[in-house]
Amino acid sequence: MGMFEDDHPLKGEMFQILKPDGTLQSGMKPPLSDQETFHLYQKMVFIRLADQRALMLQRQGRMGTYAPIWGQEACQVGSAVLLQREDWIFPAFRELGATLMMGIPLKTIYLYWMGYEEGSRAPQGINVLPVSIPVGTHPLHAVGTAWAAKIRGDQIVTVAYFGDGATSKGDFHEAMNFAGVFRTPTIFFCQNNQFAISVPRKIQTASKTIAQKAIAYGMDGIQVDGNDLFAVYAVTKEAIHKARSGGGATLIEGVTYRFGPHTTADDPTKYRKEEEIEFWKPLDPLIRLELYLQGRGLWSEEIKKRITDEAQKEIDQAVNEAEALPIPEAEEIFKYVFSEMTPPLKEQMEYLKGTLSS
Ligand SMILES: Cc1ncc(C[n+]2csc(CCOP(=O)(O)OP(=O)(O)O)c2C)c(N)n1
Repeated sequence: MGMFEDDHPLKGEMFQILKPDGTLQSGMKPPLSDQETFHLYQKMVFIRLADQRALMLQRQGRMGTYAPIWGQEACQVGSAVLLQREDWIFPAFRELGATLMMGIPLKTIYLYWMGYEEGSRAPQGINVLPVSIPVGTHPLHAVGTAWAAKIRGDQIVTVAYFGDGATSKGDFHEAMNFAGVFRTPTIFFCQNNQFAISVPRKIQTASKTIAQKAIAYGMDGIQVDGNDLFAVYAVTKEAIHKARSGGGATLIEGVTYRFGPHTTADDPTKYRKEEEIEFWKPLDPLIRLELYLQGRGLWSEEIKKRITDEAQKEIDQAVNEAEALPIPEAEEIFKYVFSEMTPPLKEQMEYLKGTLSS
């Protein structure tokens, strides 16, 4: 039997390879070599530090707002690393990790949150759509792109990243239905980080799991430990293989936790207890990878310090480059909405210019 039958969502089991103590589930093999694992660990450290830096920049008034991914690194690295240049990703707004893995420069990501339109532009040949602030709308775009590719005979895969909250949107269900009927090569990657701002997962949906929603749409669904790099990698690999060989879409539910605030405008102490954070702390995706690598003789505090120092230098450079740009013009807000500005947008732009000059 294949992975999707073995771990059918109605069995109520979460797929896991690497346990929180850094040892493997019995009978399981790591899907990555030591060298590959170390490489991805390094990426995850970089992403965590780049994420923390963004939070600091915002607190210092050097960035408008920011949606931290702290805790969700394994979900994003373990999946995006498997994509090829021709594939496409459709991010929500908490995808620093996945977008960096696809080749978006850190400077560009920072520029987005600093308010520059330039921050929404992927370099030529990097197939990453701009941040989707409207919750849950982009799975439709991922399905449409996948369907177009299927018609053209391009063997690509599209991945939509979204949260548990997005699964309550009509758009999500339309996208799932269409993907099921037309068997599009799409991966719906739901990062179930337990909250949609202050709304906890248990009142987001009455379904036992998010993964099981796939059944209604005639596609495979799987719940995976989203803090386990190996499990995320293995599941996504299978879903990609299936999609490329004409087997259609998959819904992956990565069970994870958002350690930080929803965005820098949020105060999570208003809706969650310290005990809950304490419960999740030992499940941190970086901790178990460090324990695993230590067991393989590849990790020590000194090694971590070395890769941290290297990462901080690279992050410093991205910050310096982003901050070297002149302050953006207010008109930019209106300029890139449509290829030609509509009369109401023109009117709004003139109004804003008038207010700024008065
Ligand atoms: C259509 C729409 N409705 C409401 C909002 C306000 N909003 C921003 S993020 C968010 C919660 C999203 O939760 P989830 O999909 O679980 O993703 P997460 O933020 O946890 O990554 C809401 C309601 C929005 N941006 N778009």
